[in-house]
Amino acid sequence: MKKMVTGLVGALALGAVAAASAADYVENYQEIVKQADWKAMETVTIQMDEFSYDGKLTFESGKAYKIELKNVGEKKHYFTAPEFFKKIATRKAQVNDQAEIKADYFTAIEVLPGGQLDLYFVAHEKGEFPVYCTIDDHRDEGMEEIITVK
Ligand SMILES: [Cu+2]
Repeated sequence: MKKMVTGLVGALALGAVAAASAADYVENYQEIVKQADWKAMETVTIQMDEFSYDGKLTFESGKAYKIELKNVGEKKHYFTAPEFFKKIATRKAQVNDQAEIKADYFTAIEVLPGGQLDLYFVAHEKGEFPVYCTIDDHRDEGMEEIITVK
């Protein structure tokens, strides 16, 4: 019986954490995206391969960016950065001239070998946020970096 109660408390605590983090994003992101100077947008290319992220990972708060996320490797790779994605104002994710996705925020983006995805956003909250690849042992092999917003 005691075990069951402990389990229930654990589940409730977990639920509270999930609820808090789900709401913990830049809720007025659409306003920030609208007001940003997109003519001054900076394009940043980040190349992913076995097993690294190669490119600029430092951004300035208030500035508009396009990240060109390119997989130049032979395996699939993820750009998993839930904390970073929550603290930026997301305009859209776009695949060439073929598709675009709008969302409050993303948690992870996978790019297939030879593929490219462009992320349009305004850097917002300052801080340091991890980015890593969740496929197999890629993170242990070195696919982990820190994104800085200053
Ligand atoms: Cu990977």
